[in-house]
Amino acid sequence: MDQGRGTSFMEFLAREQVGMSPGLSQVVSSIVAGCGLIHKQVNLAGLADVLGVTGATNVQGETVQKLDAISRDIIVRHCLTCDQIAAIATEEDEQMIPGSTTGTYLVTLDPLDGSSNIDVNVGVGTIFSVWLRPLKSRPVQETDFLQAGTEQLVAGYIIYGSSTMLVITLGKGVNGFTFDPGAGLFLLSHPNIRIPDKPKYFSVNEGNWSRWAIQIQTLVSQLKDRLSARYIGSLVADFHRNLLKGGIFLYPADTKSPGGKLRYLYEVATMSLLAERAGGRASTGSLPALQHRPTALHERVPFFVGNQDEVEQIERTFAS
Ligand code: AHM
Ligand code: MG
Repeated sequence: MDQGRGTSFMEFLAREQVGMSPGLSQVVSSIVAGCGLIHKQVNLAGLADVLGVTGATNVQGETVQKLDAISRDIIVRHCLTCDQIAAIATEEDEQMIPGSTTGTYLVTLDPLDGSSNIDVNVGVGTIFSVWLRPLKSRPVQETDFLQAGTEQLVAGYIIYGSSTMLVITLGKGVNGFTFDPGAGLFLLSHPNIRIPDKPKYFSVNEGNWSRWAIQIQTLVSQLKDRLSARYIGSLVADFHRNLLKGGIFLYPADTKSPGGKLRYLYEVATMSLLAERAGGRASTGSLPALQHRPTALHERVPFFVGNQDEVEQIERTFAS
């Protein structure tokens, strides 16, 4: 059975997700359309860099911005045209950005994840989640965003890699759509993604070794005995590989980042929902990651995600 391979994402959204409210579909469409434009910019990144160093203006006389700022502007602009979105919070903005006063949904975004890889042609991505606005009787407040990961309505990412792909969960299952640049469409290429039972890789920045607690050092030593190492340094790319091939990604706390490095609302919550819906597990070490409730917009947490057995092993280590 081809499981609908080749179906465009918009068709999929309309046909398969009949239980979704039309407003929520509009929100998702706006985000995905914005990512189509970011895809174009990422593909031009080398050129933008050349133009940037020649005088920091492009052929139109506009200032050449860094790609992460360009991506942020594109996606925020797109979201603001959708009257279903009440407010947006992004990794790039200190405060939330108010949207439509009548909007029903909140959006959290990492517009371009993997900053250190932007200029060197290595996979980067956009990470997003959609949440329900808790109260419509008053203007949105930042505290409205402080929800546990279990409350997410939609979670997904776009990876701008050797091809561009959308990986998304809309309520059940995880599906992957590959971008066809000729048609300008995301087409279903990876229906019902399940993380393979057997892990292949462990992914962690071992440059942080001397800053880890002994228990993390011991854990990573044990992983080295059993699994192959793969680490890119873009969460989207590291997560995507492990989702398709099986593995465990770790970003533990260290003495430089005592609360962990990755941000709960823009990175951890999204990947946790995708992992769990694909049969994997996600944890902060002390709590299943989806149960964590952040106390600040830009809160960071330690993060462990991947095959269920591997993450459970880590949770046992923390509990002992
Ligand atoms: P960014 O959102 O500013 O790009 O930072 C987050 C990135 C993640 O994509 C990645 O997992 C991590 O930082 C890599 O960190 P490090 O360079 O410390 O290994
Ligand atoms: Mg990021």
